[in-house]
Amino acid sequence: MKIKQVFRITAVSAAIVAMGMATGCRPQTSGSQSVGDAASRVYVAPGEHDEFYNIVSGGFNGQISVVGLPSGRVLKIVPVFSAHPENGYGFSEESKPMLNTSHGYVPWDDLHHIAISTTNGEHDARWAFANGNNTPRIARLNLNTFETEEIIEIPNSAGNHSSPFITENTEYVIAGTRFSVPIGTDEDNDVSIDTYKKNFRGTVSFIKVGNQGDMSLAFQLVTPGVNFDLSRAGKGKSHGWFFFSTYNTEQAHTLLEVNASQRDKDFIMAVNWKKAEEYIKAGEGNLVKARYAHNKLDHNTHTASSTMMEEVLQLDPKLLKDIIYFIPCPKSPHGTDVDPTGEYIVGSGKLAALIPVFSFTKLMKAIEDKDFEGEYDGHPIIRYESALHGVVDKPGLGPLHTEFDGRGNAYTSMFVSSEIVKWDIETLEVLDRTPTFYSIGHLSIPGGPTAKPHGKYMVAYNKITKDRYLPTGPELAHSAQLFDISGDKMQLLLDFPTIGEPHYAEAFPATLIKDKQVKIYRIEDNNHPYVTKGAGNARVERDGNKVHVYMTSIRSHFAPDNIEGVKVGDDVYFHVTNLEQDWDVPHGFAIKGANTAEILIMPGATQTLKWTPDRPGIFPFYCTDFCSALHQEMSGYLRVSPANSTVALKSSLGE
Ligand code: RUQ
Ligand code: CUA
Repeated sequence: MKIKQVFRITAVSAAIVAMGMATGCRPQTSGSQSVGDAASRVYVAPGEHDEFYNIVSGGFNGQISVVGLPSGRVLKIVPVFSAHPENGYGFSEESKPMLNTSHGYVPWDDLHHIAISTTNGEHDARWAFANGNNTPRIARLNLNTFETEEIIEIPNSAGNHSSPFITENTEYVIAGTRFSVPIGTDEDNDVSIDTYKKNFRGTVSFIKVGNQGDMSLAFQLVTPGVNFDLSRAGKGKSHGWFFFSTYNTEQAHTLLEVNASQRDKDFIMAVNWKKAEEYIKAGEGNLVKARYAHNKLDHNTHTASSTMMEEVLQLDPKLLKDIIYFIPCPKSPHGTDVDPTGEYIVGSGKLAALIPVFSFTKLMKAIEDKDFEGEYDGHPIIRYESALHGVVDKPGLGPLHTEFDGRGNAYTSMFVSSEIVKWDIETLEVLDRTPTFYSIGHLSIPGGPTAKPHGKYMVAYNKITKDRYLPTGPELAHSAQLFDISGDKMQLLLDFPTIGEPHYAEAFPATLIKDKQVKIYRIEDNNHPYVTKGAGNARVERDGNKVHVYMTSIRSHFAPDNIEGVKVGDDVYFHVTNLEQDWDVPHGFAIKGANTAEILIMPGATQTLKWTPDRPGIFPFYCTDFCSALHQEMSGYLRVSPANSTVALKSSLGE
């Protein structure tokens, strides 16, 4: 038995390595065609703006980066599931609740996928959603402030990979679990791992999105215990459906590399979410105990709060029929993508030598005719041939993800053969292929997942960088590549390094949001409980061993700038209100010995740094953001006395 297993591992691994050696993972051409004409097409002259915003996941850094296209310039890093020293996110008292979970404060996660909000299937770019993979969470960013406004934890999930994906009008954001796990009470969940088949379940969570973007966990579907990898919502004619790629339909619990690659076909799970909604309206489903955090930023107080939720509504599609259908799909599919018309569903089997394309019309017919070939864990399996539009034959090796240009073409990333393959959605004929450097993961076309792609460019987000840039020791930047896709042939225009490891990204025209950007917060609207409106109100107050410093900042001083009477062991809260009402005049705040971060305060906002002095002495504080010619003068002193001192608490500015 043991020997046999070792042989099987070797065989599978060797096959994959051989595929890689034969065609990918090494330079095929130098790829340095980015000269002359290409250079002028990515050139954005000084003072000019890029045409597209590209919202790029940072993978294991838990952040999102905002990149301009076609220049590839990084415009901003937005912390989402990561503490961020640049602005104090995750360190300031106001932002800490944003990273709260049922496991406590979790300041780092793995962020893979982006979903830009849509109306009628087209980008409206009000919000960007992103997933926390490890401690399952969904975040929402406001694209007028580029701030993380809301994070909701997903209970009964582990490895929140199959998310976030949104419906045509952003009615729902869905989150599918990667790892199935037992989903009972804590006590119920203490089971032997080899009872996977009996005890492990998958879940797909539907998060309702309100008019202001506010999220709430509407319901969860309980599914067979498999791994969900990725998903897409239907659109147009397939609006009302979701399609999830599954793997490990073998339900293995060990050595997945081998044991989850046994079946020739896994499944795409088609979910009729409109049907699920009907059941909910009819009062079906069970409220079950579940612990998950729901964190929200209040713009009036610039403060996040975290609420621990206790219940979730679950539907069991095994009892409530017509919600779930399985479509066989070769082999361990990764991406499942829906074309702009909503008719075609592309399954990308990582280990398959073809790309199956399913037809929504045929799928509906098969369901109507009950054209099934059995059941999977109590759910109908649709006959493969009945749902199939056709296959793209020998497209390349290791297909992962597909995007669309709105002109009838699909573009699939091929990890193993390290290339992008362009093919015709109707005829399934391969039209063009181009190498990527190296081993592409995701790819993104502006509007590529929507009903109305903007086309023009395509970005490859590559897993391996090797020799593309000046070397920087063992750890290299990841590599993105920009292509022009306006012609028949894809043309490489530009390489640019990314922040973190990019997985999915979406791009949209800058015109959608650039005139809506918030420039300042109105000081009149600041309802922070520790706001200081005007330097005249600056002061210090003691409450037991807590000292609250009501501080203001304006070019080029803090009020107060002399503070005495703080004692060793006090918890000192610097509530700094930035009184500026001009765009792009933040002030920073740092004090010697502070062991969290500095904070950066936007015009009109209040942010709080907590500090616990550990020794007596004089502690300078200063502004960390070069704000004026007298920025270096923007500073002050705080005196710390021993714990038993009788020095009175006082503060001042000037004599
Ligand atoms: S998955 S390649 Cu999260 Cu494709 Cu990144
Ligand atoms: Cu304020 Cu520098």
